[in-house]
Amino acid sequence: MPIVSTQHMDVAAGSLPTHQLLNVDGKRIPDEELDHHLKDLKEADLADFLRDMVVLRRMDNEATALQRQGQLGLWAPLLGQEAAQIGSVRATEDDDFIFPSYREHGVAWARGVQAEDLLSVWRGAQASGWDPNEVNIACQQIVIGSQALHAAGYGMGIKFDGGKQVSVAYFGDGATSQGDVSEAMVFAASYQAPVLFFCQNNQWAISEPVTLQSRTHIADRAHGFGLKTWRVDGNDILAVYAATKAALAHARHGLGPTFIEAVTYRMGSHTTADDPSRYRKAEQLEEWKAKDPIDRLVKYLHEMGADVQSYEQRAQNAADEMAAKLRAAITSMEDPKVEELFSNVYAEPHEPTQRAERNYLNYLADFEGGE
Ligand SMILES: Cc1ncc(C[n+]2csc(CCOP(=O)(O)OP(=O)(O)O)c2C)c(N)n1
Repeated sequence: MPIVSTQHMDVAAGSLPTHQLLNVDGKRIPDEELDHHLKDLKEADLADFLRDMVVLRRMDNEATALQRQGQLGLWAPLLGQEAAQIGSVRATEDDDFIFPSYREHGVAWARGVQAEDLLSVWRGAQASGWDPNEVNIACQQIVIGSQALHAAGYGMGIKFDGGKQVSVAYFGDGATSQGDVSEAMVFAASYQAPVLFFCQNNQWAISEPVTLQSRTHIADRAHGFGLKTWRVDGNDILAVYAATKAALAHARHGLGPTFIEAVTYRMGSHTTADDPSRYRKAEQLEEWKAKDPIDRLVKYLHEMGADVQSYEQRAQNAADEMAAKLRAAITSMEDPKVEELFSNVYAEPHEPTQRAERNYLNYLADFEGGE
């Protein structure tokens, strides 16, 4: 008898619906509430979504390979989460400010962060790959859920200033069990701040399944904080885009914070230091491969009668170009000086840090003169 339950309680009655605008066969499903948020999307935009997702998947593959070749210290793959990331970030305005976690490479890239700047952090060559104020996206957060507090504070600032921007926090299903995320939702709701909490429920928090993490759908948790909430198929780029548009419009109309649960799947490992075959069954991965977000958009473009081959070719070319530039940049990147590890900790001289630096340099010197 297990000591904890991994079964969702019966949340069917009264629970939020899961919006799906494109089914797994790429067929369009009408959605009374969300359809009008797609009215400005043209075929060219869908082709851009396809290109973005293909480039992103390639970046993710390259990064995983570079880590295996010793060029990166670590990487957190996003394989399978392309629609959740591209669909949401492409719905934001440039001056909305985003607070991402360590897996939102697609969100950062779509904001204009260069792939090599992103990866340089995972190589340990830079502490921060970009200036957040230039691209309106903070650096990737590793401390689970803490960026939700930053987003809530930023959203409160927008409200006090009378601005029209929205502050957006990205995090995973596991993060919703962190106190920080609950506190952020309480503050955002109390102040009716323009904050979008965007949760990618990729089913796993390292080796812990979401069904252990939460006895209800994640979206139902957020709803309980008084946030306008949507639960969407996170592998359906149209549903993600439309729900994000709806959430941002809600905030811009002064109606307060929102929450989106994008139901997706982490097809790769948690990080390159993880082996998911130790804790999950191969059949589950197969089941989700059939829901692949890129395949689904391609099927829809076929349904529309679009010239899919030319769009795929264009996407492939963009991916090849990005990959060649990325690989050249990373493999020729200089390692930072060891001293920089310490010099960037405090703005002012700081004796304990200086002592740590001296000790560490002495320790390394032992190796140079060693046997
Ligand atoms: C405050 C804190 N506790 C624990 C960890 C270790 N940790 C790293 S990733 C992770 C799981 C996060 O899962 P989830 O929020 O679902 O995001 P995902 O990795 O699936 O994108 C944990 C517990 C951490 N980084 N920060």
